[in-house]
Amino acid sequence: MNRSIVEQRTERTQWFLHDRFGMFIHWGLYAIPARDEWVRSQEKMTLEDYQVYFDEFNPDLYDPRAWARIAKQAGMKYAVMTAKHHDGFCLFDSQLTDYKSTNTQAKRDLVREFLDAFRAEGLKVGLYYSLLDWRHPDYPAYGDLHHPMRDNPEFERDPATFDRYLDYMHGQVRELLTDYGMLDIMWFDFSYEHLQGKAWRANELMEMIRSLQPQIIVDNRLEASGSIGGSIYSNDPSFYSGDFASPEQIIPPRGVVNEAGESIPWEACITLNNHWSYSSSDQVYKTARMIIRKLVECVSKNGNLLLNVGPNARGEIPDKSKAILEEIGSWIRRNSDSVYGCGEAGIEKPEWGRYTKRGDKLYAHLFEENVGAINLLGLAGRIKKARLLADGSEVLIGHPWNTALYSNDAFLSLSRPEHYTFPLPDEI
Ligand code: FHN
Repeated sequence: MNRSIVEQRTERTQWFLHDRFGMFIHWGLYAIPARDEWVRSQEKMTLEDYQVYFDEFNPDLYDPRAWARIAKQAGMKYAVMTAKHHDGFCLFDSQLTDYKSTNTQAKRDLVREFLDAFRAEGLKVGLYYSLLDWRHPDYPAYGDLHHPMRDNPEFERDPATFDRYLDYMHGQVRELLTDYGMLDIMWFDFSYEHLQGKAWRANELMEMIRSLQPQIIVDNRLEASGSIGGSIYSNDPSFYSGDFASPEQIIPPRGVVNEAGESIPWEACITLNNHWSYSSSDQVYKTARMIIRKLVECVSKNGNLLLNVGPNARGEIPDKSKAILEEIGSWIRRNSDSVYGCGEAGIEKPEWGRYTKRGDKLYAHLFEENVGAINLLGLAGRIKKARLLADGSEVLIGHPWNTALYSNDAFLSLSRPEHYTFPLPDEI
């Protein structure tokens, strides 16, 4: 076990494990076609076909301070925005390419404005950076947008050409870590079986990252998902294995542990509808209640939730997303004690919901609508007192519950994940 890597990871991720809830932002030229951030690949657009979006891009309503207030009000403590996605378009003023937001009609460094605005609202900030680049002439997919590594495992990268791409990629990461102040998260995306780790010159990249911004935490996508040897899941993680695991669109059944069964930092990234970027047709949004339960589930398994929004081409977060985030915020304002700084309770999951725990306080999250008398799983007699977080009212423990709690109405009101605070006696 490489204790120093694990010990440094533990130290770096303290704030991350406390904050639990962040905003993911997928934004770029693909907001104009408004179908999917993979639209260029999916519809096999040529560089010329896609150029029209660069020529048009001018998010006149972009107000990152308003975005930051939306995130803060929703109870989010950090935010990660795309600095460059697979299409190669840079939302920052890179000196290594002309394919950037400062060269569009907007003439704005969208990343710098994002970072300034979210820091001003007190949120921690991170940048998503795609390791793939469909526009760069030295990247294997240049021209053919399919997965060259997957479709053609025999694909032989021309070392000289690919190294030129890696110099570009490393150079842009250096720009982001040098010219934009202190960042809290570097969110790389993503590796293939044939294109991971050494193929990215990952050790060299991580050396640079750790020397420029030693406090920054990095996700685990410099390695292919599911890889074990030397990965963040192994007992001997590599130098580039990252600081947190990044399950996508799922919450792992038992959270994320390494080979030794030790909990490791992890963050589930999940969309509000079914698209990462703005989709004018996808109106199938998860409800606030569903998201709250996903957040509680992540925390109950020692994980974080990174909830995604896809702003439109004019720079606005969709109204539906805003409404859901507002409802989540009103819940969190009353129940934040059961989320921030909390983690798994070490008690068997009750059939009516989930537990989270912080220090000697146990939080019961009631999800079921029609539960019988809530038997606190034999905890009665071992719990000194209970309070409903939402209104501070006393919950009688060990006595016949006051009748109000037996009626469905009470449970209905309780079934929104309300909480009890159980100061736990020592023996638990
Ligand atoms: O291909 C990307 C996708 O567009 C999106 O950015 C997600 C978010 O984590 N990551 C990749 C798919 O795994």
